Parts: sequence; structure tokens; C-alpha cells
Amino acid sequence: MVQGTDPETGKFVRSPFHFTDRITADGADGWPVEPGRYRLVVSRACPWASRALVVRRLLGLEAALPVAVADPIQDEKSWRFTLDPGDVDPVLGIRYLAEAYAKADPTYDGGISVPAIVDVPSGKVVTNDVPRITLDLETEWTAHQRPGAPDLYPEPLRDEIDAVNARVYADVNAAVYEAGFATTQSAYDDAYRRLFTCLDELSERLADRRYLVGDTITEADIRLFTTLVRFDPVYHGHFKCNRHKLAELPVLWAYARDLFQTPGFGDTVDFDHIKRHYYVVHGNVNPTGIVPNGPVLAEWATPHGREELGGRPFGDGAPPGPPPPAEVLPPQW
Ligand SMILES: N[C@@H](CCC(=O)N[C@@H](CS)C(=O)NCC(=O)O)C(=O)O
Repeated sequence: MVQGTDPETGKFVRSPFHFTDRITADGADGWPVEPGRYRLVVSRACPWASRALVVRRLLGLEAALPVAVADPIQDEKSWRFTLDPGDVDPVLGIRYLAEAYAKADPTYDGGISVPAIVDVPSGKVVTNDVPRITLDLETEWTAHQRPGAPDLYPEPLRDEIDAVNARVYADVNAAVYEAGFATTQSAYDDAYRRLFTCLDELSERLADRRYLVGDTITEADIRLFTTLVRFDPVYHGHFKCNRHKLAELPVLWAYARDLFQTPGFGDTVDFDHIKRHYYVVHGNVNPTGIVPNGPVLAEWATPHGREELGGRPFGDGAPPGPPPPAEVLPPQW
């Protein structure tokens, strides 16, 4: 089935990725890494797309892989470029991301999801393969990364990162959606239980270590961060993930603030896009479309105290500089 809630079980099921070509240094799939050739299409509302935004910032790939930011409010044709002059993406010349999907495969009739990477010369979507996109930015785009870029997927730690990612995907990243979109009590109960069991385990794991794997920021932290940063503004209320707020889980709250305050993380987060997307677009979950005023966001800037745990955030590298002027977000509180 396509992405949606299974009427039999009430369980939310994701559709498989349709566009899985890879952009690689050797161009094996016909898509060689080339600065300026591709466009990363995101919504800043979306946790899966936001992974790519964080990785792109940490690695300094902003110029090599320019970004198109879709309106957080989709219409019936999905993601659209209504934030741009004339409602058209200035580089791709299209109004809807769906046009790039159709160019790549005119028979495709599945969902139109972000993140997606589009080949600018042909206008075709190359990939919407979420887990692969960030791993390839880390391992295939190395020639264009900034001096001092961190190694977010260090070879000796890959098995451990992959294992943590698999668990976090199933029981955190995807589980919040499964709780929120469940249409039977048992499907909701199951997702809720898995989510909070996993968050408790992650709290334990992170109590005495600054990052999930090794002593530096890795892909694993990025994947957990983009769910945690949406937790209190959206998942706690809208998706009924309400055993606790993130702010009531001391270890994870400090961990999330530590990352938020690290250059490349918080400067990609647009709480206005996040809140308006979920509360307005999911009419089945929130029929009034009212966007809540809370929570207070200024607490994201409060001291987290996790420097005491040691760790070397960027390993042998260094933090990124500020975002390019066109990508600087308005004050968030
Ligand atoms: N579909 C991917 C993740 C990407 C995704 O679901 N993105 C959302 C926004 S957060 C989207 O674009 N949804 C529209 C759709 O799938 O039609 C997955 O199953 O892991």
C-alpha cells in the first residue's frame, strides 16, 4: 500500500522509497557528485528532510548542494514552492516537487516526499531515499566538504551507528508517527509503549556519555535530534506521545539542548514551519487546524551542562561557520 493507515490494523505504514539511485563520487548510477548540479528539496517542517539540512551544514556543503525550501503547508498536489517569488522554484522552474517526480517517472503515482534530490539539468528526481541521502553526503561528497568537516560516519563505528539508527528509526523516528496516525487503540498503545521504552533506554545510554556512539557527533545523533526537537512542540500533543514531555526527561532534554546549541543544528530549525505543518496539514488528527501557541521555546537556549561529560563534538574537525545569509532563519522566540 502507499503511505497511510492500514484500515485493518489501524497501523500507519510507510511506503518504500521509489527513487533510490545514488549520487556517488564514481557516478556508478549515472549521477556523479558535481557541485551545483543538484538541488536538495526540503521542508523545514520535516524531520527526515531536516537530517539532510543538519548534515549539509555540518559538512559545509551549502554551496555544493543548494537547497529549495518548500512551503510547510502542502496542498492536494503536495509540496509546493509558494515561499518563492511567483510561487516557482527559481532554479528548477517548477511550482510543485511532483513535477520533478513526474519527469523522472511519468508513471509514478505514489506520495511526493521530502527530502528529495533533483538533477537540475534534467529536472528529474534522483533520490528520495532518506537513509541513503545523508550517508552519501558523508561518504561520497568528501571532495566538496569544508576544511574541518567532521567525520559523521566513521568507518570503525559504522556497525554500532547502524544498529543504533535501526532502533531509533523503529522506536523513535517512525514510532511517533505510528502513535499519531493510529486509528485503533492497540496500534496507538503499541507505538506509545515502544517509543517511551526506547526513550528510557536512550536516557540511560546518554546519562554518562555525551553522544550516542563514540565521543563525537555522528549520524546517529542527527537522526535522534530531528525527532527530539519536534517532541514538545508537536509530538507530545498532536501525536499523543504524552507520557512525558522532552523537557521532563532530564538527560534527553539536556542532550537535545546541547545539540541544538551546536552550530549546524539549531540554526536549521524553524519552529514556525514545524508547528504549522503538522497542526494545519493533518486535518484528520486536528480538524480545526488551530496551531497551539506553546511551548515556550526560549528554554532551548538554557545551559545544558553536558560539556562535563567530555566528548569532542567535531572530533579532529571544527564547528561550521554561520549559515549562508539566504539561509539565516528569523529569530525563533
Ligand atoms: N517517506 C519517508 C520519509 C519522508 C517523509 O515521510 N516525508 C514527509 C514529510 S515529514 C513527506 O514528504 N510526506 C508526504 C508524502 O509522503 O506524500 C519514510 O517513509 O521514511
